[in-house]
Amino acid sequence: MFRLLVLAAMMGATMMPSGVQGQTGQVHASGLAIVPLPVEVKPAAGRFTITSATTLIATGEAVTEARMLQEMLAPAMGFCLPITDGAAPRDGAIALILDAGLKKLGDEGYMLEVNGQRVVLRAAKRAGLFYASQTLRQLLPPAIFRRARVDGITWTVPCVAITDHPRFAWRGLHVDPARHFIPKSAVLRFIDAMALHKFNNLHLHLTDDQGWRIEIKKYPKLTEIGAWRDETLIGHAGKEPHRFDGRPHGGFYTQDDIREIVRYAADRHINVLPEIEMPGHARAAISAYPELGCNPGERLKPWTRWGVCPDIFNADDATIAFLQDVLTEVLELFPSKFIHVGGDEAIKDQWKASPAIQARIRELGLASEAELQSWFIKQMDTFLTGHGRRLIGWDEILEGGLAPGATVMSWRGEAGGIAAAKTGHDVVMAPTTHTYFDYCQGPRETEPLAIGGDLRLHKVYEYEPIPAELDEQQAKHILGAQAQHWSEYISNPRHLEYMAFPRAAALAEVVWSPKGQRQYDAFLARLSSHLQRLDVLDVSYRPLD
Ligand code: TNX
Repeated sequence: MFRLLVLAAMMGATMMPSGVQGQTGQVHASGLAIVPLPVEVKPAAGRFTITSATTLIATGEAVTEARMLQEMLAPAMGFCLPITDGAAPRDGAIALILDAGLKKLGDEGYMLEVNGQRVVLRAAKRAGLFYASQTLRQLLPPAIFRRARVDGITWTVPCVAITDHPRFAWRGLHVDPARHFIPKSAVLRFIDAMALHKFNNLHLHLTDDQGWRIEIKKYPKLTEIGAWRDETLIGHAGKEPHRFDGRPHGGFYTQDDIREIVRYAADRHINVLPEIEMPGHARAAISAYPELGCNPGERLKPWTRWGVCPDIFNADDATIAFLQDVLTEVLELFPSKFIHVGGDEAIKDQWKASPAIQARIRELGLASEAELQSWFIKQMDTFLTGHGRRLIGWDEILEGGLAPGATVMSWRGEAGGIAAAKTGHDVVMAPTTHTYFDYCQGPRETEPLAIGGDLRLHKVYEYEPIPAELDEQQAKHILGAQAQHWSEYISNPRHLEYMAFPRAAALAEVVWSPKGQRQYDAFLARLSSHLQRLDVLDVSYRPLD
């Protein structure tokens, strides 16, 4: 019944009655319910109480993080803790201290100490203070996540000493606004949920066959034409005959929207990784500018169904220049060190059939279509490297030879990632087996329509990003892991949250917490408390079985 209500609300049919979900704030009996699990937690007796007389102490760069903490606490507490300038802890205060002595915990590590008199957050870098603040938030009752004053609560924090730092530098979640557009407000909300779980990379899949979602000033038709499709397939792509809804779908982020998203994420120590797909998944772009395709006489429209579309960019100098112009604007908007150029599922039928492409392959002295794809990606690698950035692509970029500076996102299992790491390339693990959150998380018959698959919570939790085949040196090339939310069947933000949570909480522990300390049962115990926070935040997660 409960589950049906959640599903109904998610599908936009009815709203869930309030009060269905848990409201209380107790911490789980087995300990403090911090997700992801910190490296070391030493609970002590007693509590610190935050009142309107409590102050925040910070100086220099730490003030930015004190302001974030202030903003996080104020709505529910109903008072705004004043910030006083200083670098020394004091009784009755919460001090945020940047301390170069904590370098050993890395750029994201921190210490959090709570005793009956004071709270001290310490880190070598601002990111560490931010994560310490996230942990502090989780030590408070779940009501702290409310957006308006909560009466009748004493805001106490249990005494504890926490030392914490992440296992992996890349802790990512990917979203796909190309298949179903995700409004900016929902992206910002997703970023908030990411921050709560200490994720630090949001991968935005901005272009695909079904839609182009980023304004490019030099080529306005990319969004004028490419951001809108006439209609959308109803039901699963595997079910024929295909039926369509007859309703236009689309949307895009203006450059100012992108700036807002990037800044909002950066304030939460989250990098936004943009993806501009090439040479495949190109139909929306080719619909806008037919000269980019292999049959320039043909008038295409953004695709209205799902699957692998045959439309692929041609390999003319003008097309390479066009895409590099696009990347030039992307580089201005996204400070990300990595820029994603896709590279996946570029079927080569149109290249094989095109005399112009065949002539191009010969002219470039290449042996095959696979080598042309590799050449294509290398043009982007050289361009991005020349601009001080690094190229990342799906594991197909290995075919026909990997570009020298390229990093591989390994999705078709781990083989691509293993091959790349063995040849000294960096890797982000994103295998379908453990990180495809577009897959079902329970029996297909009782889950909302999804692409298929079976990826349950425990399987995500059991994921180990470092393959056994790699030696210690090679393993250093595994930057981390991320989950994918491909959105063919995820048509609205509530459904996105349903697919993301609680699996993202499990992945957060995979990429943050020490491998040896991960225990599924203990995680579930903490998760039951953690879900109370998500209840308050109105995150429409999938209920536990
Ligand atoms: C494969 S993963 C794709 C996407 C689809 C996804 C569906 C990848 C690099 N390409 O275009 O949306 O499968 O699971």
